[in-house]
Amino acid sequence: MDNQVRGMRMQLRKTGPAASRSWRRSLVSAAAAVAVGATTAATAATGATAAAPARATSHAKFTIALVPGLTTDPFYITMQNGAEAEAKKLGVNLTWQGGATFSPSTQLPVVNSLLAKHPSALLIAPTDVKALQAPIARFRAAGIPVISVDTTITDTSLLVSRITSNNFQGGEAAAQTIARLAHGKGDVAVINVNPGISTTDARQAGFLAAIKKYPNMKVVATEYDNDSPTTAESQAKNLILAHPDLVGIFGTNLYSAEGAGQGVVASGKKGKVFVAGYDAEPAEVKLLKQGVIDILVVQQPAVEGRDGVLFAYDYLTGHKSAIPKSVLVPNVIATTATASDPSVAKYYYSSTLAK
Ligand code: T6T
Repeated sequence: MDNQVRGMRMQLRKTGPAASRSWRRSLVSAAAAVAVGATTAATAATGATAAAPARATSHAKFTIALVPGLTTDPFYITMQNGAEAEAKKLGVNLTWQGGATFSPSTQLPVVNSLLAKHPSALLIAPTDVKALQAPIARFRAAGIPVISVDTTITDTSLLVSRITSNNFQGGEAAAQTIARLAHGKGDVAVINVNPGISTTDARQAGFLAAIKKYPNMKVVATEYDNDSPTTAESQAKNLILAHPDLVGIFGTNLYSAEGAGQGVVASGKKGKVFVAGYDAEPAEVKLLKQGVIDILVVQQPAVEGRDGVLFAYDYLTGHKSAIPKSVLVPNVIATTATASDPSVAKYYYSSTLAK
């Protein structure tokens, strides 16, 4: 069984993170099988290697801590559900603790108090590329492996791995959709969260790069809503008033997109000012189906959570070489036309924690 797992891990290195879900599942079950039957197999056939003692005992002793960007966001709730399902399969403990807002000021105290509890591994969505580096370095100094999920930090050498979506490509897709709907001309604007967030910065960069390819289109403004849908809504209304040639708004995350959509409705501009957004919580999906939002770039947070737990488990059980340094999970594009298609709808986020 050890050889089977190793063979699969070799395949992971060859095929990369885009390995199919079913293949992933077989890796997980094979790994779990090793965990169950390892005591005798490891010592009898191969002789105990350095990694064998960890695999030979119950992994319930491992506690993996997941710190989301914030706890109330369906994106992170869905991530936690994916992580929890994987933790159950592997027989490890998973804790979930985070701030109530997407901000270093609420995330830092959580991270600092977690260090004192000394979890076996930390999965974290850092709310700022710089502010979380020092605390993450302290985990590393304490021998605790850290994996970033969703967002990351500038100094990636502090991380065992980083798992995120293809954010730049998502921004490009948003721009291309608005450009197509607006026949390649007009003004566009971005409503972003805050500068210094790896994911949304990359989405904005992808959007700006793609719009540059349309000579008759111009980015007239970039607003920051501090992750507030109400702020994003007023910003959208103001943008519409200030720019009569506005044909599109890109909301770079869940709350920015939701607010942009509401602002377009309140201004009576549905179908005139196109909205491209990110993520897929219920209110956004409703706006997508109504044709207020034209495209949602949907992520796979459950896959990010699942892989985070799996990589932490690999690290803790002595399979460090099987862990990819960086994973880009593909996006799923949902449009008003495809919004109710089950093959798309299965990626929509959950607002409730599964238990
Ligand atoms: O878009 C996600 C996440 O990817 C981003 O890093 C922060 O915002 C969200 O959580 C959505 O609110």
